[in-house]
Amino acid sequence: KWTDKERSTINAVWDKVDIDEIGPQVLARVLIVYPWTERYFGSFGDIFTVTAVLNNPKVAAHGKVVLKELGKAVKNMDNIKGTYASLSQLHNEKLHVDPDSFRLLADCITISVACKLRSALDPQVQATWQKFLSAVVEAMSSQYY
Ligand code: ZNH
Repeated sequence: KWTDKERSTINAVWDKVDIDEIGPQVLARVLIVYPWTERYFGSFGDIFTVTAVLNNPKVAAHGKVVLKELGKAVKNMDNIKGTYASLSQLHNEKLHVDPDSFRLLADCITISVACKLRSALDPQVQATWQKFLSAVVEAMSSQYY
């Protein structure tokens, strides 16, 4: 499914991603750009203004959890679906996260990565990176029925 070139590209991008930096940024972006996603984070306290989102330690911590989890897909590129089967089920049955929001999160990941990598995220690299994220989105949606 993945060519050697795609594998090395994805690994090269991931190597440049600092989870502690990008993770908090990504989840804050999701909450600010798509404010209806706040509904899933009722236990996170004040996330009702841009400043509150950017300074909320639970948002930052959870962003790191999500990005760290993404690392598992990088390490298991040939079985992304299996890697996320139980997590998909959790998001469906317990967290009731609308699967459309996986796409929104993926787009925010790409934008945060682009801000970081700048010209290194050239069109071809971007295409490969987004193909990888699409596989993640598909896997996270696989247990919805
Ligand atoms: Zn999620 C949780 C991952 C997306 C929402 N997450 C979670 C966790 C993890 C994850 C790992 C933990 C689990 C346990 O604990 O067991 N996510 C993830 C991933 C993704 C996601 C990988 C993609 C890619 N999420 C998401 C979205 C949303 C969410 C999009 C919405 C918007 N999550 C969530 C919540 C939770 C989670 C709400 C819970 C949190 C707490 O802490 O409470």
